[in-house]
Order: sequence, then structure tokens, then C-alpha cells
Amino acid sequence: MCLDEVRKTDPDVYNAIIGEEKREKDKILLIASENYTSKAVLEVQGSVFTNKYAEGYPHRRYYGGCEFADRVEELAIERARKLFGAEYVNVQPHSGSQANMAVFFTVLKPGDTVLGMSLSHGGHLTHGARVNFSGFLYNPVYYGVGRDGYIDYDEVRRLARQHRPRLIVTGASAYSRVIDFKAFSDIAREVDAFLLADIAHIAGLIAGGVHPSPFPHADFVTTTTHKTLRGPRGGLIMCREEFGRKIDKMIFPGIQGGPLVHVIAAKAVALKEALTDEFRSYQKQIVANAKRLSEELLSKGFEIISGGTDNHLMLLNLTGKGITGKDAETALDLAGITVNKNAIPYDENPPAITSGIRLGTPCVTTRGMKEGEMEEIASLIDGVINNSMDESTLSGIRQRVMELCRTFPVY
Ligand code: DSN
Repeated sequence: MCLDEVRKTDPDVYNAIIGEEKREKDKILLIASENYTSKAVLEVQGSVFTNKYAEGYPHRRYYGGCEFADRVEELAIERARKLFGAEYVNVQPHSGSQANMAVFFTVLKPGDTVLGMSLSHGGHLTHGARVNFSGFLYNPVYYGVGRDGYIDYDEVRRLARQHRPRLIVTGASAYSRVIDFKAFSDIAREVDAFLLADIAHIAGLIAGGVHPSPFPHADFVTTTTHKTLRGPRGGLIMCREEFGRKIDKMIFPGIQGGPLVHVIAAKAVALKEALTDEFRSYQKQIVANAKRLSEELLSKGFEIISGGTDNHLMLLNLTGKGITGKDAETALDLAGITVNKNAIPYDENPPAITSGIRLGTPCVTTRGMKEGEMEEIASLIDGVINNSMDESTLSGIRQRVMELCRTFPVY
């Protein structure tokens, strides 16, 4: 990456970028929601589109000089429609949260009831958590997973019948099993609710054909573009044609001002990459890697919520290992393996401590690692968790992590 200018004008920021580049290169990143985007996507985000205001939509702007902004926005829309088979797409949400906010504001009035997955069972803040707009502006009701770690669809139906939500939200941040969008849709139809599928985590898997699609079941589909989809940080909304204009108006001027044209252009590039056979193989490998990593960890005595994974992530319950999620995250990072502590369903520890960690394979798969490396990573994780206070063991593992990272360069 060319950083000649910033090195001269702002050495502090330059040094932070260099530090981050080295961190991403020299560590094994297992944060399930992160990825390494392509150099093309990085270039586009640093392009002159950063300079442009383009409030409005293609050919309906409030500024002059938008002909090239129109072009990239149209490309992004066209490619997202093709990739996901969506009728209508809005590529302007700055984030997944804003995409969800636009849907909530479009179909709900303050005080309406929303049924979403509990944050503590793997849902997302914007699915009705009390501390978030989706929780304090509305009346949230939560479903979760059973003791077996799976969504209990009968329980979702029971809650829907009891509370008659206007909106049901499906999708999760820490759920490792296939989501049955058809089952959610049947429940939503039965109680006359809208269905929002937030596919942020699994968008790449859906695009790659390794997870069922939410179409035609959901009324609204939102996603981020930077997780398994491997694009720039941002959001997307997809819906049926009939809701398109309302969603557009809610994003702009409803909740956002000028779109981030440089990010929209980068979304277009990422979506083009996602339409390739290489991307489909990549998604298959993400899932194969997660499966192998989970099997190896199980064989070493780790407990995984729901007993394994069907997608790109898994949630480890560390209770039996005598270490909290927080301490495990710290020890693993010292050894060069970056994960996030994560609440497990029915967790007795507070969210800042937790009893679990979440692991995901999108980043290591982008580096080219395969099942063999997953076996080794499972051994390294096992070594850290069993020796989390032993500095020399951690430093030995750190050396091995560095060697692995050198064998699988990022860019
Ligand atoms: N914060 C993201 C995650 O890590 O899953 C969700 O938006």
C-alpha cells in the first residue's frame, strides 16, 4: 500500500497504519466478522470518490457532477441484484446498523412489537437490544436457542402468537447453524408480521451457495459488506420492488445524508469479485475449514455450542476449561491468535467477561489456509488455553504462529 504522503504529513497516523498492517499480517485472525478485503477494494476506498457529494440516487441527485457517482452506484446495485437474486437494492447504508434502522423506521411506529434473537443468545444489538434504538424505541420480545444450542422454531412460533409482533428479525452474530428462513417466513405470515433477514454474517456463504438464501422468504434482507462477503465496511438493503421507494426515502433523506461514494464504488468491486467461481470456492473452503477446526477442537475436549458448526463460525464454551472468555482472548492474542470473547447462551458471566470465545474462518481462508492448517490451529489454541499463564509456552506458540503467517501471506 502506498503511504508516501501520509508518512510525510502525519507520522502518527502513518505509524498506526503500519502497526495495523503488521498486526493483520503476523497474527492468525479468527474474528468471525472480519476479513481481508482485496487490494482493488482498498484502492477504490482511497480513490477520489472520497471527495464527492451525491445526495439522492442515480440520475436524481441534489448535486451537479454526479455522472461517475451514478455509474458506480448503478454497478453496485446491478451486481447485488444479480448476486443475491434481489428485486430491489439500496447500496447506500453506511453500516449494517443503518440498514436495519431504515427497515425498522419503514415498517414500524414507535412502541410496536419486534421479535428478534436475544443478544445474549447470539443475536445483534439492532435486533431489539434494550441499549439500542431497536430496543428503546420499540417493544422488543426475544427468542433464543434451546439448551441444545439450536433455534427452537416452535418457541419462536409460540412467542409470535403470544406477542403478535409487527416485525420478526432473523439473523445472528454468533449462531453456527443453518437458519431456516422458510420457517421464519411461515411464522411471520401466520401472525401478519414483516420478516427481516439480517444476513450480515452469512452473506458471502449465501452468495457462494453454501447457505440457503433468504429469498423469496423475507420481506427485507439487510447485510454488511465486509464480513464473509469480503468487501468494504458498509451496509446493503434488499427487498421486493414494492418496498423499494420507501426504503430509498428512509435511507435518504430519512436517516442519512450524503452517501459514501468511495465505499459504494468499493462495494461494486467486491460484488463483482463475489460473482466469480473463485469466490464460490472460497466460501466452500470457509465452511470446510470451520468444520475441521470445530472437529479438532471437539476431539481435544472443547465444548462447542450446538456441538459444531454449519457455517463460518463456532462458539466455544470455556466453562469446563476453567478460564473466562476475557482471559482466553488475552492469552490467545499474546500467542498471536486474535479472537473475541463472546457470551454463550445462558452465560453466568457478565458481557465484559463472558464464558466463551467466538472463532471464525473467513480471514484464515482468505490467506489460503485449508483443513491441515485448521488442525494445527486447533492444537495451538489448545496449547494456549491449557497454559494461559505460562509465558514461555505462549511465546513458543507465537513463534509457530509467525511461521504459519509467513507461509500464508495476506497480500
Ligand atoms: N459486531 C459484529 C460482529 O462482530 O458480529 C456484528 O455487527
